[in-house]
Amino acid sequence: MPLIAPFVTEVDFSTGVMSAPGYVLQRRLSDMAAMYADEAAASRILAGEGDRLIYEVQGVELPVEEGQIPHCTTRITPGQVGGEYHMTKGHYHARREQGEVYFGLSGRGYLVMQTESGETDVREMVAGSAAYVPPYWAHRTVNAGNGDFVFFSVWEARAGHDYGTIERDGFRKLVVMRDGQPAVVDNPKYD
Ligand code: M6P
Ligand code: ZN
Repeated sequence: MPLIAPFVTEVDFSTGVMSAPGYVLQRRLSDMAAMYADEAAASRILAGEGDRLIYEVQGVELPVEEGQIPHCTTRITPGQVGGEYHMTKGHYHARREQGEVYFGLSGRGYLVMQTESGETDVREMVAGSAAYVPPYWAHRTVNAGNGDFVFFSVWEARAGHDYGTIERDGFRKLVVMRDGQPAVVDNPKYD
C-alpha cells in the first residue's frame, strides 16, 4: 500500500463546504426525476422552474484499496417533489458486507434504510446524530427541514456504490410532507 501523508480538512458545518475537496458532485432533479414516487410532479418542476439542485457532495479522493477510509459531506437542499422531501439517490454497497457512519452537522433529516430480505428502518437525524449504517443495509438520506440538511459520512474504500438495485426497485418507505410535517409512508410504487 502506498504511504499517504496525513491531512486535515476544514469543514463548514452549515454548508458542508470542505477546504480542499478532492471532488465535488452535484445531483439535480433531472439526474433522479424517476426516483420520486410522483414522476409527473418532477416533470412539471423541470418544465416550469427548471433543473433544481437536490444535493451536493464534497469529499476527499483516496485510492480504492483495503484500509483507506474515504469521507465526505453531503448538503441536501430543502424542498419537495410531489410532497416527497428532497433526498439522495441512495445505494447499497457493491460489497454488501461494508457499513458506513453518518454524522449530522446541521439541519434535520431522515436516514431511510432497507435490506434485500425486506427489513426497513427509518431514523431521524439532527446536528450531532451519529448514525450507523450496518453492512447489508441500503441507505438514503432525506431533508425534512426548512433549511439545508448537512451531514458527514465515513466508509471503507472498497465498499463501492451499487445504485442499480435502488434505481430499479426504489425504497419501500418514503418521507413525505403531511399537514406540514414529515411522515414516513409506504411507497405506492414498490412491489
Ligand atoms: C453519503 C455517502 C456517500 C454518498 C452520498 C450521496 O455522503 O453515503 O458515499 O455518495 O451520501 O448519496 P448517493 O451516493 O446515494 O447519491
Ligand atoms: Zn454508502
